[in-house]
Amino acid sequence: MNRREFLAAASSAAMLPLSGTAWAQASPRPLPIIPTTDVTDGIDSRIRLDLRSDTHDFGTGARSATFGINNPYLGPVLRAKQGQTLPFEVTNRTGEVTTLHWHGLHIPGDVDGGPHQEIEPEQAWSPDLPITQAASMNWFHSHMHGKTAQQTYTGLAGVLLIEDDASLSADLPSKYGADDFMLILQDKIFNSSGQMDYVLTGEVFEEGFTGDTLVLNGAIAPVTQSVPQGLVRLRILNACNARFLTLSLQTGPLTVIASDGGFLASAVQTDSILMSPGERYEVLIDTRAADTNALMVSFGEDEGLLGILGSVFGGGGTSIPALILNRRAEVGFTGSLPDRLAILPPANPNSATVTRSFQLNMGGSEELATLAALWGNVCGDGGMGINGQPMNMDRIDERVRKGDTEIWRIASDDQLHPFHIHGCSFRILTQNSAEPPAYAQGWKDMVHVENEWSEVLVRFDHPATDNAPYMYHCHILEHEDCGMMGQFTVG
Ligand SMILES: [Cu+2]
Repeated sequence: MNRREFLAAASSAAMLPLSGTAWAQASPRPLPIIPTTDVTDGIDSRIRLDLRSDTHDFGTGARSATFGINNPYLGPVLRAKQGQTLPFEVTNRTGEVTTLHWHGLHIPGDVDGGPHQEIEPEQAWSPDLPITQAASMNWFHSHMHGKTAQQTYTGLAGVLLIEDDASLSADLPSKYGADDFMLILQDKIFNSSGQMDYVLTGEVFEEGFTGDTLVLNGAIAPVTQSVPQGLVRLRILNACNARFLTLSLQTGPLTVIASDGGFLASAVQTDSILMSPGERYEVLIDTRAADTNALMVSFGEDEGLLGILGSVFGGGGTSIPALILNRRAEVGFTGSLPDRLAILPPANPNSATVTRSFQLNMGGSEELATLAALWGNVCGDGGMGINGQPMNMDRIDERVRKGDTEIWRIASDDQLHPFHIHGCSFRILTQNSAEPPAYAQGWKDMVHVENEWSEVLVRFDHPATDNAPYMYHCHILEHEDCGMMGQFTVG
């Protein structure tokens, strides 16, 4: 395609409905409100999670084959409280071996749900999770090595909110489904029959799987929600396999109050948030500012059709209104934007006694590809790794002393990767050798890694043994399955 043909194609693509994606809703549907399972008031029996095989209509009119957890697609929003021990009974009725990992939880390795804690079909896994951490938005998803990408994409994912005394009494919107909303963002591909597709090619392994259609809580964007006058809270999870999303508001700045591991020290105003797969942010919107507003989502800088259109027509990436908020006359949460949110200790790098370095390898070498295949990674013809080694379930890569504060430095030899560490929250000291944006300076368990070093300050307070080690890995799920993952113990 020459430049003229490209521009012609791009401008006709620009005539697509506003969502700009392959499957767009003709008229926006209501935002699906994900059912909650709330145990903050007490627990009298095991909390059942049934992983199942089902079907779901994302809005194309066709039913897609899906996985779900207690629901046809995705899981419930679980709500629990600091100090509780959560007795789960996870039953696997998907027909495939799987695992269920609790992303963001500070819990021991043997209940972490990583690749060593497989649940066979028709079997149950009953971990007891001791919740010691403060209020935070966490999530759970498949971590079955080699199948994480496909199983999570198909629907094995859900949100786990931890509350604490401070969060329950905080002067913040907290009426779920009224002024407090959960948003699970994903990108999908639907085939010409309108069914969800997931196809792996060599290129998909390289870039990670990216879809052309944005989905919120299982419904194709845009979706609408009516909201009262006042402050509205959005708790947002990027559950894409590989897609970085840029979030903004149609009118006004975003007010960020929490990141992966809990509340920020104080609210941060920003024009946009760059959100990697696996990250969570909570934002407040003041609906008194405009009759309608919208959460805008861009598919990132240079990726996909939206990115191409953005670069052709000026600007970096084109935003679409993903969630349209229509203000009602009714008055809702009338409090003001919060000033102080939490007390965060300063991130003091001098407190670290150990420094470790991790180089993420995109491969290209035959040796990496051979080792990746030998050790059961799922990678097409390629191979990925960390420090020259693809993931090996039988190898412990790092041994950490419990209670030590460490600096982990991570860099990549190619591309941008979202790096995740199990069993902890950390503070980002530098991101690609620069100061992280203000909204990413609180508790995190994800950091964006590029060619320059990114450094995080981390302390591990829970045990992980050789039989049930923690993972650290790229959260582009195809990269993780392909071997960009390692294992560590804490003891
Ligand atoms: Cu990666």
